[in-house]
Amino acid sequence: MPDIIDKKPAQYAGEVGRFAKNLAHPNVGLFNHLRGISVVHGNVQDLSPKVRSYVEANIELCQPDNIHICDGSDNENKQLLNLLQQQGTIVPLPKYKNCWLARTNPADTARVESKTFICTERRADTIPTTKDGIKGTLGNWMSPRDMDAAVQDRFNGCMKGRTMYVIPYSMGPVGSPLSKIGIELTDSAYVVSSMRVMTRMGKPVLDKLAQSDEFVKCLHSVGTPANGTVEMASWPCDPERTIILHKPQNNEIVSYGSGYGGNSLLGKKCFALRIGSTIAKREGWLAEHMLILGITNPKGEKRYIAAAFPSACGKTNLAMLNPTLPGYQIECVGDDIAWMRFDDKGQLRAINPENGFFGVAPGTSYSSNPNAMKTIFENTIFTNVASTSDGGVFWEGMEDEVDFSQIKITDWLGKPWVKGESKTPAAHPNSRFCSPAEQCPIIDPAWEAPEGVPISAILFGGRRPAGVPLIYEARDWQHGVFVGSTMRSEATAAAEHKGKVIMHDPFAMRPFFGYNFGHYLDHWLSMKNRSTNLPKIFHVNWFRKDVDGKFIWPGFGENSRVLDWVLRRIENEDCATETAIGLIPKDDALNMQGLKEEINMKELFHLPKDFWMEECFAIEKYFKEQIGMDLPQAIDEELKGLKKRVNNM
Ligand code: GTP
Ligand code: SPV
Ligand code: MN
Repeated sequence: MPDIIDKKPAQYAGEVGRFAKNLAHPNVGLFNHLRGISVVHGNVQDLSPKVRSYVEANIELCQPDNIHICDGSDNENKQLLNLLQQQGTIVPLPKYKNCWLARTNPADTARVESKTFICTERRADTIPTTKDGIKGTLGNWMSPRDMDAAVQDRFNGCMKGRTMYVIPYSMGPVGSPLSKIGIELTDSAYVVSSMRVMTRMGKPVLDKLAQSDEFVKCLHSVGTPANGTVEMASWPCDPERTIILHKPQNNEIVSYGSGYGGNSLLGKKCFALRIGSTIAKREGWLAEHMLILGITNPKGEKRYIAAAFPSACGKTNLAMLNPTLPGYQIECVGDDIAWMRFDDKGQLRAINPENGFFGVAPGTSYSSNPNAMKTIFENTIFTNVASTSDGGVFWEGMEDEVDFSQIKITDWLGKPWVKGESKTPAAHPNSRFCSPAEQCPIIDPAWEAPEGVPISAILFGGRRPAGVPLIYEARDWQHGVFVGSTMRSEATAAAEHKGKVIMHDPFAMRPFFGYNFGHYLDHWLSMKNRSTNLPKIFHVNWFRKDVDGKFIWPGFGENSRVLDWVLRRIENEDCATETAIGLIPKDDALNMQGLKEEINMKELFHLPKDFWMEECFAIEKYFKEQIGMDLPQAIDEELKGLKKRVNNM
């Protein structure tokens, strides 16, 4: 295997010539930077002028030793995996085909919401204006000047001794009218290999750029701590100075200090949601933290449903659901992000802009999510899961799949782990698999359809241990937007929050809004005028607990019973009854055929008046404090209506 760094040393002079020749205004300093640089992979002349000047400017800033222009080929990927193995970043998992395990620095295991900023001239464009003394929780704002200073402070020379990879990628199928292109510059080969799974990456995208030249600028570095210390050579990062910046005005993302998931795979949360939502606002569509699934009923009628649940609250599981209800079939379009717009007939259509799954590993098993298990044991990069002595992986939930008398477990930190004895989890709670979507056995035939799939219903949901029923339906679009705005959920390990506090997470987008949430609500409300055929909106909760702290509802495949009711409601079947909070299934309307467990349906749908009074109070306080003047009047009216109905309960 040739060392990738030395792949094309002979070409260096010529490549530099090409870089230098193309400078908009020849700059001696810049030329000097470029003189020391080898283009070790790819050809500079494949870059469009706009891409080239973006690359050149960041070469000057970051001062990498080498440039690697990614083509997305198998060969390139093999070389990168080899390099990552040499660096100790990944180890092979010989039990499976082309699978790898990465162990991160323990200080770099999840998204960092508190260090994520949207940069606009006016603060009010990014976050609602809160009263003095109230800390806003709907995103963080920074001025473009402070952003520039933060970038200079961290990126100057940050890639010295490293290779800068140029990743051309498409969110959405290359060429779909709903797709968008990004260029990510990164010094992490792990990011390149992961982006190759999560997006359409490489040569076809560069070719596309030659025609349109529009792309989202994404700059990423794992960073180098200011004092020069590197705690873990196999996973360099700079947790102290980690920062994730977005400048919607010029479609620009800058991320420093973390190699993990949503912090570093910039097509995902940074582009597809934060920058994506600002583009969507301008262009009149929706960029949402939603799965997309296709469901066919026993009569052979197929519908598509999108659903927004906060991180680690069940999107991947619902998207790949294995229905227990006979005669139903579910197919997966996407498990995390939906880009949706109304077509000229008023039909809402969605694409999944991603190409892979970056899914939560713990809890995934043949009993909970067999389709995920059939997806993830080929061409997968696992991060922070435990490993087994026979070259496989392990995590909490896989106990039935491992013979502990024969197999030894090594935890995510590389330490021996013994079931029943070890006090810490084997896998990090936010450990993940990164697998190609096309490997999913139930991937939908239309998952790459350029026009998107038609959406008939939207579900909102979260982890609500008390008070919130299994499902309720919003009375109309405006009420549905209100329901999305009132979403709350227990915190999970997907971000840095501690404990299981119930947090407000409107639309499951709290960490991902690219602009003022009040304006986002206006935008959602305005969709009402785009169609006479609006999707129905529902709220679901798989996570209600009984007095003993046990889940009342079995969840997973049994959730097909809830989807069956949703489908019948789409057809306007008379199977719903009004309550103060919305419509719930009539007695016996939920199909419980063949369900083995005894379910306490009364408890599952009980609406305690005191709970809902408290809930109204919490929502009112949240709206007042967090959205203030930016709260649309229609949403305020919905809250007043809910309060009145709850009062009369
Ligand atoms: P992100 O990738 O972070 O956006 O998460 P996600 O929304 O895709 O969540 P995912 O489907 O990975 O589920 C997260 C956790 O919730 C896993 O541990 C699942 O086992 C658990 N879970 C998912 N669906 C259900 C359900 O219906 N009932 C219960 N009790 N747990 C569930
Ligand atoms: C989430 O947290 O919602 C994820 C994982 O999907 S990450 O890509 O890390 O944001
Ligand atoms: Mn997610």
